[in-house]
Amino acid sequence: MRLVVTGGAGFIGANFVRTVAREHPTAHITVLDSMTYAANRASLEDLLGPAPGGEEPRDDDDNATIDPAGGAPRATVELVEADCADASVTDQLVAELTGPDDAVVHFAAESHNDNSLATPWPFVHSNIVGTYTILEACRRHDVRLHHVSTDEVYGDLALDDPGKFTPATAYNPSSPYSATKAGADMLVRAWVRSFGVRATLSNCSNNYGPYQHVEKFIPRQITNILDGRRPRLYGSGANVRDWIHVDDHNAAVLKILSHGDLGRTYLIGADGERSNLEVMQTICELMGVAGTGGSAGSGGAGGGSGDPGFDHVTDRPGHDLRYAIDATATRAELGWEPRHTDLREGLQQTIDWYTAHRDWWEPVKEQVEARYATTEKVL
Ligand code: NAD
Ligand code: TDX
Repeated sequence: MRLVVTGGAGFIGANFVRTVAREHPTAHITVLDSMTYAANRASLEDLLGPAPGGEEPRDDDDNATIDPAGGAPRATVELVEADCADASVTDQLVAELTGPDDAVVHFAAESHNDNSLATPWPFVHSNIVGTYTILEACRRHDVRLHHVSTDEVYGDLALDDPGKFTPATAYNPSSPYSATKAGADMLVRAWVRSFGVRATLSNCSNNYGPYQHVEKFIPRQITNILDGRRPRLYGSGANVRDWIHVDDHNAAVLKILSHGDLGRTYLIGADGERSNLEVMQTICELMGVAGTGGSAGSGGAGGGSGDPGFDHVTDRPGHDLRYAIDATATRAELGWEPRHTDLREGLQQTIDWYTAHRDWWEPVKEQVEARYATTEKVL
């Protein structure tokens, strides 16, 4: 199996590459990533480069590398640093996908809502022009595509709405990020219908887990605490997100690749609805911050009596209230089930990962917080 994984040096893409490399040791994975600020080569470093022994033998039928030390096959992973909107590079890589199980898995995107409010253009470029370019390459070479998208294309639900997003929910995106993802989804649907491109789509809820950039909610709070900074909650924290562990998302993507119906849209979610306030309180509790020494206001992660241990800060403009995914159809049709169903346990594992991998996140932390400081005010 050969895969081109766009955005494979970002959070979900890198976890996907790591899963495929582990579960499919004969796979050949080409990561196509423009290495924006959100990418991190260190997320893939141990999988890249020549296998132990240099000019290694290869097994008979495929691309697997034989590790002379252990004799076990190891997936081949290469990183091509390029823009997926660059048609010449994209076309060349997609043309190499000639086997029956070969595919493009398209994760590449500008992904952070706050950045899309400050600087929308890269979102239009990567999310819309990038997806268009991938679609054209897949059309030209008749290559299978899976397009990874978000539940944010549906807009938001009221906090007291008992409903959830289903594949029949109308698109109603709120932010430049979600609008460009909605545009990309529409391109994929049009290329399926008009040109017969062999594509599937998935719309997933909020992911958490290792290798997530520290600009995002959960890793930001964990690393703030590890760094002696105060965690930051937008507004009251009443907004609800539907959390899923990144490995569960990627397991669903793999199921769709192997068993999904072409042209179909699959919703992926794990019934993990929590308010941001609840998630913040759980992180603070697990990290021993809430209600312990220190004083309110900026500086120091500890909270004194009556101090929750975090700051309420300026709310996000146009902040979506609630996302909730109904993944019943995906579960029933693909036999996929999330395995990480205890969010508290998943958060503890994520805290442990960031605690053990300071070298992964520390180099960018200061810059991320400096950027937030230009717009955020403690309420
Ligand atoms: P991320 O920002 O961590 O990673 C995105 C990766 O794409 C980065 O490595 C970046 O360098 C790369 N990239 C950006 N523009 C590119 C371009 N023009 N050409 C090549 N590479 C480019 O994002 P993520 O959280 O891993 O999200 C991956 C995908 O999953 C996105 O499509 C996102 O919309 C979708 N998604 C994310 C979530 C979530 O909770 N994070 C939920 C549902 C869907
Ligand atoms: O410091 C913070 N404090 C805070 O309260 C940050 C960074 C965020 N928040 C809030 C905003 C959201 O309600 O937490 C919630 C989650 O924020 P993000 O991590 O920025 O995620 P969100 O905007 O919900 O979008 C995410 O899920 C859907 C991903 O970034 C998208 O790529 C994905 O499509």
